[in-house]
Amino acid sequence: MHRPRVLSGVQPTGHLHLGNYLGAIRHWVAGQQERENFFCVVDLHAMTVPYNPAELAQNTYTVAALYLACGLDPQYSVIFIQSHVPAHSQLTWLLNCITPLNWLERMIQFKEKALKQGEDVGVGLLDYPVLMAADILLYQADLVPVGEDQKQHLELTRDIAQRFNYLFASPENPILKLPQPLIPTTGARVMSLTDGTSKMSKSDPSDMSRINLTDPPDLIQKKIKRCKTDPIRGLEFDNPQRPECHNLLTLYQLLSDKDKATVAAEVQDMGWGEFKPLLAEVIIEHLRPIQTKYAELMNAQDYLRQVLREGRERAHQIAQATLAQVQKAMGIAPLL
Ligand code: AQP
Repeated sequence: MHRPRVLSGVQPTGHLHLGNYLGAIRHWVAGQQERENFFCVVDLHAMTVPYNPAELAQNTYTVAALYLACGLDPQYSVIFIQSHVPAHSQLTWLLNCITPLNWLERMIQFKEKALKQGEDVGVGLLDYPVLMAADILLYQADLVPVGEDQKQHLELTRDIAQRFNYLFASPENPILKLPQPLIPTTGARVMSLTDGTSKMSKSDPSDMSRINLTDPPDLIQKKIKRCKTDPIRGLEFDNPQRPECHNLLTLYQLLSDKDKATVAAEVQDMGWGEFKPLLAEVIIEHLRPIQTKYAELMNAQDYLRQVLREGRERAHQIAQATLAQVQKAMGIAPLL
């Protein structure tokens, strides 16, 4: 049976939060047995914004441990660190040479993040989508599970692959496979706890804006208690005037595994004072087994290292085969 191949990753720009979990990792876990999976910690991407070198390596292992704690199983999923497979950087250079600059300048994420960095904005940030294209194309992935915010980058990946095939291969024998996005219908955009109109993000300077997967129960209670709400009584989904309300109800619905109509009926007459403790409890209970497993993994680092070593070997094998085809097609002289 052909199992579609998927590739995805998270940047170790900080600790994973409920947005990463509900928008990405939870779906990877749910589909892992039906697919052939490659999940990496994209540490090279994390270097495209200002970062602390002392924290990067530590965050990289933390994210890998959280992948396992959330339920990724090495029996079904290849788990590895992006920078440990040099083909990612090598293919990026080759693809850089065929990617028009204006394709990259159009990217919304670049425009948004560049604004924050002002004059110091690095070439790496502009080149982020080409590195992402290399990540995906190296594995000839069929599907790429991403949040809505990454859809534009995936379209660019397809454009780059198409351009490469047009320039260096033939329509009958393309070298790079065009991937399809796999966008979840639920949890695609979890919003900040301090502003219901911007997404929950690792790099938000305020830790109060997100629930990290490793937050202890008392901190979760504190964050939910202080999170932004509105003065309207009665809680409801889908009111554009109440983005915070919609976001908090969605979190409650997803983490309690109830359907939307049930939650809407349950909360319609509630005030925030009644709802917030319920939400905090659901989050704490959902994260409890993940946190227990995470603590076990951090106490058994040999196992984590072994998973990452084996993942690297498998990833390297496949990535190297694609890289060799691309190098040959682009005229790189073979090793003598
Ligand atoms: N708030 C979110 N809601 C739903 N999905 C989200 N994802 C991230 N934030 C949310 C999804 O998580 C995956 C990994 O994301 P990433 O770390 O590679 O980059 P990101 O999207 O830029 O995530 P952050 O947390 O916002 O990181 P920073 O602050 O460093 O930029 C992706 O599939 C993403 O869609």
